[in-house]
Parts: sequence; C-alpha cells; structure tokens
Amino acid sequence: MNVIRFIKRHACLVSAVLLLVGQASFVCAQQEWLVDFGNNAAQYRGIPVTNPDPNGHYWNSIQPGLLVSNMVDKNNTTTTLQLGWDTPVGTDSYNGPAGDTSFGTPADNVGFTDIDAAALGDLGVKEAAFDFAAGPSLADNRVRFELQNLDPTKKYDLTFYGSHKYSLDATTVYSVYSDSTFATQVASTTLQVMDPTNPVAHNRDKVATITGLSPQTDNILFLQFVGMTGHEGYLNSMEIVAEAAAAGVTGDYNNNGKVDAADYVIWRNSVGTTTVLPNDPVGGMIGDAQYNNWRSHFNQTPGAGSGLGATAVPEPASLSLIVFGLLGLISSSRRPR
Ligand SMILES: [Ca+2]
Ligand SMILES: [Ca+2]
Ligand SMILES: [Ca+2]
Repeated sequence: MNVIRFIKRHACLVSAVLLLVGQASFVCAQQEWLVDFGNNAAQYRGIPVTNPDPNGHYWNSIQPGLLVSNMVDKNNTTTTLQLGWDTPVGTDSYNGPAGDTSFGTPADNVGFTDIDAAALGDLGVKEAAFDFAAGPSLADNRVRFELQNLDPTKKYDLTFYGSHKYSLDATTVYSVYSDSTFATQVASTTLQVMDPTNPVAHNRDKVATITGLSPQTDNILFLQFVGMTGHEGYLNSMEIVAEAAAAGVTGDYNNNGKVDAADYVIWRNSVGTTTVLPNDPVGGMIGDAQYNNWRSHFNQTPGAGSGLGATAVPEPASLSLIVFGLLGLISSSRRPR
C-alpha cells in the first residue's frame, strides 16, 4: 500500500485526529461499498463473506445476474445504491485464486485462496477474492451492469479486482459508459488477471482503479468488463467510494476556487441587494456579514480549512496591508449611503 493510498484510506481517521486537537472543522464525507461477486445463493461454487470481515467491514456478497437493492456500505449502513445487469454473466470459483475448486465444497476450498491481502487493501478478503463474475462464454463476452441511485453531487472511485488462471485473455478491460446504449465511453482501465507468461499464476496482488467519476444519465454509472481480445473477462470484487465534490470556500463569491480581491468586487457590487452569491452561507441581504466572511477567509482555497493550511494564509503583514487598503475602499464606497 503506497503512501497516497494509505492517506486516502485513512483520511477519515486523519480528520478525526485533527478534530480532536481542534485544528479542523471538516467532517469525513467519504462513503465506501464493498461488492463480492459470488455467493452461495443457488449458484456455482461460490461463498459469501461472513460480515463483518477481518477488517471489520460489511460486504454485499451478490449473485451475478440478479438485481441487488439497498446495498450496505462498509459500516453496515443501508443505502439506496443498487446494482443491476444488462447482459448475461457467468460465475464460478474454478481456476480462481483458490485454484481447482471442482472437488469439495467452497467452504473446504476457500482457505486455499492465495492473495496478498495487504496489497489488495479492503478487497483483500478470501471469501470475496475466491469467486468471480465472468464473461458468459457466448459469442459476445461483454458483461454490462449498472450502479444505480448514485448521488449527483458526489464523485465516485471504482476499484476492480479480477483474478483467474488459464484465461484466454490475460488482461481484463473495465470501462464506464455514459448511458444504457454503451456507445460513449467515459473512462477505462485494464488489469492482468493472470501472468501472461505463466498462466498458472493468477493475479494475487493487483487492482485497477478509476477515480473521479461523475454519475451519468439518470445518476447511473454504466460498467462493462471483457477480455482484451473479446474472451471472458473477470471481476472477483469491487470497491466503490463516494466522495463529496470539493466544496467551495466561504467568501469565494465568484467561485473561482480562491477567496481573492475579485470576490471583494463582487461583494461591493452586490451590497444592499439580495443577490444569491456562491459560497455565501449567510444569504439574505448582502452586507457586513458577507464582507466579514470574505475578509476572514481571504486567500483560502478549498481544502485549506479554517486556518488549517498555514501556507494558504497570507503572512500577517501582507494580510493587514491588503485589508487595510481594502477597508479604505470600503469606507469610501459607503460614504454616499
Ligand atoms: Ca464470494
Ligand atoms: Ca467474489
Ligand atoms: Ca474568488
């Protein structure tokens, strides 16, 4: 797990620690869902994750092909997130990370699942890695499904884990489309589900991620996976992370990402009106409150927090000079009133 990934995974913890020392006022706006393709419900050689998993997380262990509603996030909160299928899809655990599962029961075989749990992060759970959704072994092996009821104000990161030995295509391509025609691709990524030079070596430690996805038509992400040359693709498990889009910073009245002198001009031109300004949590008649917010957030950018980002705050000398100069402007602008 690299440093950035660690920070990302522990962003909630970091903010909580900062809150404890009174340095930050933001709350963790991240939500995560874990999907295990393959369970034991009337299907082939699958097994569900026993919740919570060893990391304390809750999974949606699903049967590929069936609609899944009210998915739980990893903290076991029921949500409206829904997963539905547009094409046929296969499922199995044979030649997956556990190898030959044609003998015995899934419960007997799951222990042989060979993965690098740490490298796979939240997806590093044997019962989830064990079984997979796969191309249906028909003329068209493209598997298509939808993540529905997404929040249009959020950005989504998708992490895919696919693993399978003796695959006709060593690489699976995971793509996102804009609508149910799957004509316009939004993003795509690839993953080697096995070592192309050693087909017995399934992928045990790699994932593929697409970040910053906005919900598409009808607040849906349209997903497809297939082998690189059209043979079966594999998807054993998936992580869905929703992040609040970067919120504006109070006082950025022209919404250009920074509280700057241009916002003062906007404020001055709006004084005495009920113009709705971006990033004005006060609202109503524009007046002193909006000016004070502009001044106290001057030079801040989103993510700087309230006084947290020392580098984002001007040095006291330059700040007082700027404010002093602007106060002169304000008093002269108010004289006629
Ligand atoms: Ca499973
Ligand atoms: Ca699985
Ligand atoms: Ca601005």
